[in-house]
Amino acid sequence: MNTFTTRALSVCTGLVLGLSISTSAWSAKTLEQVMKDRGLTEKNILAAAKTYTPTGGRDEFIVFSSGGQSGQVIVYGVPSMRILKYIGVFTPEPWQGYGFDDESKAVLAQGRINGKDIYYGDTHHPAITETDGKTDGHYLFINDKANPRIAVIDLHDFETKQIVVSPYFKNAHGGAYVTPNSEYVMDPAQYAAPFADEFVPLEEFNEKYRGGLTYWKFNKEKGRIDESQSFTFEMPPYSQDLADAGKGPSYGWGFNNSFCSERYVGGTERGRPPFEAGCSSKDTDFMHVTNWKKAAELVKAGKVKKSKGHYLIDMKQAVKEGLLYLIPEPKSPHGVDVTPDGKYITVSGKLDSHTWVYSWDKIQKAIKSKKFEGKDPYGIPIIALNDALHKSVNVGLGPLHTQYDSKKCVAYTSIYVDSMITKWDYCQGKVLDQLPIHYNVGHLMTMQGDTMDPKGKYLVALNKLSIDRFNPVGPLHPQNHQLIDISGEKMELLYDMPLPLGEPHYAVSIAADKLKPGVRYKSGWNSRTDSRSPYKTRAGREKTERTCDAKGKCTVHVYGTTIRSHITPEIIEVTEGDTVSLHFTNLERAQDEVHGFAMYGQNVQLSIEPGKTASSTFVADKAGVYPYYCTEFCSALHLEMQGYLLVQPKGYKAKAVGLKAGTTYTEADYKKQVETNIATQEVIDQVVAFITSHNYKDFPTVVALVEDATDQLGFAKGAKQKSEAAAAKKDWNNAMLWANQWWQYQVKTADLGLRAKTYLEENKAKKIK
Ligand code: CUK
Ligand code: CUA
Repeated sequence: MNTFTTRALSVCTGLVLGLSISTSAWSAKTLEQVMKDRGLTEKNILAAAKTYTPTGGRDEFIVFSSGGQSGQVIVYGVPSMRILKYIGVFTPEPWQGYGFDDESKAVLAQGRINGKDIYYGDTHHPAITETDGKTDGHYLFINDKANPRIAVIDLHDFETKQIVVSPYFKNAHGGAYVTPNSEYVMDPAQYAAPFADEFVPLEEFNEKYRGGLTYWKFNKEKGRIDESQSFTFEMPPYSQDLADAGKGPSYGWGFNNSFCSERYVGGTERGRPPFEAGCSSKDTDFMHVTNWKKAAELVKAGKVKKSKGHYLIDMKQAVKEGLLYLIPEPKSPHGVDVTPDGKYITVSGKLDSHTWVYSWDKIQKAIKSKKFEGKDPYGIPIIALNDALHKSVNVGLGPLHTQYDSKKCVAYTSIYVDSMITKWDYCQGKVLDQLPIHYNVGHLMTMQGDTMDPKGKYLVALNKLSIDRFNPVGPLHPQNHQLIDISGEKMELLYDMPLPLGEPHYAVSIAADKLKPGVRYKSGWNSRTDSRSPYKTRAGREKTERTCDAKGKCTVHVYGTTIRSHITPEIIEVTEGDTVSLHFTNLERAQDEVHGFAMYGQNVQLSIEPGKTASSTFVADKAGVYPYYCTEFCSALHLEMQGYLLVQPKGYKAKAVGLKAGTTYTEADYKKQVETNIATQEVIDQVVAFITSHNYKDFPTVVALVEDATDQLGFAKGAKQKSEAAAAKKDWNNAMLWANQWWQYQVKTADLGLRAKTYLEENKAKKIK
């Protein structure tokens, strides 16, 4: 065996060998023995079999969960409950370079409030875009409750592309809910406040504080919210809560509930009873019914006035045009959920034990015949409860949210106080089954269960407390998402998943095969604007440009590249006080070959996925030496993927000595390296012969590996030529170093080739010649 194969084998097989030794004792045990040792029941084993996903296996559904106070989105698979990704949304996230590269900083900057950077979000409700009421998997929205914002995430690369800020609200809980063709994203306010950015005393609450509901216009072609075409309904200062869009027969309408329609303003400091007493004293609150389709027509016809750059429909206009109605709701309502057929709307009262089912048919009749029981203090017509209610069902104490099954009329409601899930029939109004939950469930989610195309099968309970469910990790406990099998008559609890990141309020799911994310960007891509970066750099065209203005302020632009295993440039020289703008393009085309870029003391951390161009701008305000390196273990010589930023003092003059390495090489060293390279080439040739004699083109994974290997081999050729040129000049030092670089590329080629060969063997590729 020559040097190369020995080394390559030690790299490639070390992991596999280690694993097989340590697991041999385990695998000799029988299933019964394992069950006995671990105290597992047959029911446990069945649950495990329903959720366990063998190595390399995929999930049937993908879940997007809110990340709560982390301001992020959590992505995981069902039924395995394996976490796949955290997506940085309102909060900087260094692994993704989010909030560290200039491109994503520009996205976060869109979310500034009154010019102030806001570094976190309280994310509550994610929503996937829909076409004809069915999840289409193109984009994801999520709201920030604390700072009234909505973010747009592109599901082609799972990156946040846009953040919009409400021009009116000071808080917004009930977003994001989409209309059936993602025409609009619903986003109701929560705590009433003046629409103006000024001080208004609480004594003027009834007159000057307002609630509201924004319909953000989504441009599907551009994949961005169009603020200029979005409109907001001014609403009374009730605390507007969650929302849902009508569908089928109720298409064109939206529903959102509210609490604290008492309009209580608190003030224990002034000797008054607290908010919790004053905001829950009435027996009912109001569901708000809005006609967004007609509102959109009025906007289009130029009949709605703009204020602060947005269309604002005041209450007077809404009432006059028949755009806004109220219906009594159970005490302190929470959650409003339209059934998949669009015929009913369910609302639960947190302080009631009933979920109320409203009939869209009845509501529509009342509106058409103008049959109202009165008006609220702001002149909004109120539809009598009896003229809207279909059923009221006793589901348990503290019902919150409802989701739907693929089976007709079947709904599931989360029961907060009683800590359970109630399965019930909303057509007949009867309870079918109940399952205890650990503990205090908030939202719940069935597969695509808030769309016109629910898939049934699984339900996830998003619990508020986990108390004793996991190994203790201090006073701050993880959250607990519990997976439940809903395919049979009776619900079966399958799995507990701890979520150690914020309080995830709501989650949405999608059949995994509807998602088609890419694995690489077009070369030189600004992923945040989805366009070619002006800083795109090709291999061999790397350069550094320094320009100074009239006042002597200088900016250094570095147009660099990354590829296994070097960063170009490897030395960057600037002068103290220069603004440094680094731009790196990842030249890789291979799947998962991401390079990172981190630098000492400058808050620089980039994640450069294949094809991406990422930038970082900072002021080199202190003379010194700043090493930088790649933060992704991208190849065997990853640690050598390094460089230096030299910040020279003003007026620095280099002393005329060249760069000296610690080691020098002879002709013998060069010849020895060339011998190794020739032997390595033989191995590569054998691997290539194996691959090309099989039907490798039938395997896209192998085609990609071969493509990458071909690239690497091309680089090897370039290095070989440089090595030979140096040898011709008897420059043994450079001849040897370039021969070594030639070998580095060969190793990468061989590594890829071996991966391709193993893949073909494991997948039983056919011999073709
Ligand atoms: S809310 Cu948290 S449990 Cu923000 Cu949707 Cu109901
Ligand atoms: Cu690139 Cu490590």
